[in-house]
Amino acid sequence: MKNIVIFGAPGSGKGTQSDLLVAKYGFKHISTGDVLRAEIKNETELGKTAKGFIDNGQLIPDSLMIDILAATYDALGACEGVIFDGFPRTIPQAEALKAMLAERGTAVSTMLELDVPDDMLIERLINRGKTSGRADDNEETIKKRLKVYKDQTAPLAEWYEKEGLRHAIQGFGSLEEINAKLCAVIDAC
Ligand code: B4P
Repeated sequence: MKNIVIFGAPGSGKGTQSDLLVAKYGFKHISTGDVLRAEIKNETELGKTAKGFIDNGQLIPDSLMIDILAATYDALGACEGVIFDGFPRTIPQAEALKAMLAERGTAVSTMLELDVPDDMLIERLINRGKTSGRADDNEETIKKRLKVYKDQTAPLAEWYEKEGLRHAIQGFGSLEEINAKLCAVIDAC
């Protein structure tokens, strides 16, 4: 069974590429952003807490995210592989994922990093905001999210490098070109 972490800044194409990988390999997909947005839509207690953080461009606290991730993973059942999209986003989350998978007799197979320059990220997210209806896809919040990414999430690249799992890929160009590079790494791992 493969456990694939797809990593990158907001708007780097994690969700877009995850969908293509699910279609090709039949893997299951955990998008922590989608999980949180569903909770917000259903107006659950978790959703109410998450909304304040997301609308403000901040990360949801690790203690909460780690429990959500474990519950979501355990609900998946048997499968060929899982794509973790948007998790981990901090070093404590990466350590928790490693421990959680070890407890279940498995491990992260590879980390796929999508590298995209900031100006492209901002343009993509402003464009997505025109149709997504997402309260966090506006220029002010996008800039906050990029700062949060640089401060709290980007250091994880080095963490995965030390684990020998990091594969950095150019995240701009056609969707097919990017996807082909991701598939080459997955097929080799
Ligand atoms: P997420 O839902 O994970 O979303 P994202 O990072 O904004 O976007 P993604 O990288 O998936 O981009 P997409 O494919 O859509 O997070 C939202 C929020 O949830 C976070 O800010 C945080 O508050 C919270 N959260 C989530 N996980 C958390 C965690 N683990 N811990 C704490 N908080 C957490 O692509 C973006 C746009 O670019 C799309 O419009 C797409 O069409 C376009 N695009 C994609 N690839 C392209 C390409 N090659 N060329 C041109 N355009 C492209």
